[in-house]
Amino acid sequence: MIFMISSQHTVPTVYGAFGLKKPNHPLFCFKKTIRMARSALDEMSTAGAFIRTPSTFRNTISRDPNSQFPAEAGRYHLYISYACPWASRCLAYLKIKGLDNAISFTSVKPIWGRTKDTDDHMGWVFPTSSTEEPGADPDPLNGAKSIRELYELASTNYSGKYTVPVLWDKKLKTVVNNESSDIIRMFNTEFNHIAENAALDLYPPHLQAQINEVNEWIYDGINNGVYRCGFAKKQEPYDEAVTKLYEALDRCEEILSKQRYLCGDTLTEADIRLFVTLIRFDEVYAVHFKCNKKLLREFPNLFNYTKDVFQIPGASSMVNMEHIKRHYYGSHPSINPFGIIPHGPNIDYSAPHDRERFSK
Ligand SMILES: N[C@@H](CCC(=O)N[C@@H](CS)C(=O)NCC(=O)O)C(=O)O
Repeated sequence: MIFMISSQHTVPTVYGAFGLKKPNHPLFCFKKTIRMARSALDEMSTAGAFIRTPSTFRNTISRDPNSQFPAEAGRYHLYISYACPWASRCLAYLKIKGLDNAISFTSVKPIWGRTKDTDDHMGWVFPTSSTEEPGADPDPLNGAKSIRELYELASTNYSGKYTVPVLWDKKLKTVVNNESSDIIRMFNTEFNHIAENAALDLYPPHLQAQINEVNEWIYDGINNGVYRCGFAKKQEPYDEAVTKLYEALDRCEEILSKQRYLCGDTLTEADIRLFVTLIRFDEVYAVHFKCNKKLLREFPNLFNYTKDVFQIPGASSMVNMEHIKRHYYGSHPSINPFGIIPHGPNIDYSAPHDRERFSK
């Protein structure tokens, strides 16, 4: 498949739907072809399929005090968006492993904004004050206006996407890593001398092969699969993605009809990775990404499992449904041009579930 970065989008006349002023905001000029450089909306194959590009900063924090990035309390900062499932994985680890006193974090605003006055790029931006947007805060370290600015501070010739999560080193003033699957592994093992819940191992040696195997098809079919449904620009790639998505969901439903978690009777990394997609499913993906063949709440095991994981101490604080809904419905004008946020379904994930039936 040929990979092509398309930087051109044509959008209809919509003024003010995203709190932006007419007439010159690039998102809302009638039939104006605009540049949306370097964002997920540009990652498109010639066949109209969404293809995610890999992360670029892949350094490792180590418990070895002599390493370039040693695990130290107070040294690292996690930039997230509560809306983003990949960033939420990392936040889940901070909360569940008890690392939120050792590693600080900041969330950006939920809706993408202009990241620079000199071009039209739309991306993650910080509020100007802590009261502007509940849950989001100004950048406490660098005073950056956008996540883009952090990437540009770390690398003057960076030309990739400006994604969250960003794991930032306060000492060397740089991005350590911007790949959530790496970050959660570091949080699991490298900070155990300072983690409040050090005994919890979400990637234990005896389950690693199984976790890796499960992660692969869940990433492909579900975590990334929902984006492949939502960002497809042609029927065929959408059909392919949605078929794969529901095959993978059926497979999870089957596994979870026999055991409490994906890899047995203990919570693992695979569950956190699946959970962040499931919690967004009925509220967002079913509508916004056209994943409506079956709702999460029509899968009895998956639905109760989502409640079960949500109720793990610390886990619910990574879920900010207000940010989640405002981001997706408000930041992708090519999918939802008027930015209307549906009212429903407002599921209560703290309601009772039936997963204790698997407890020994
Ligand atoms: N591989 C990355 C993916 C992160 C990612 O795609 N984040 C999205 C938000 S959900 C983002 O920041 N997108 C910004 C953009 O597309 O411009 C990870 O798992 O950490």
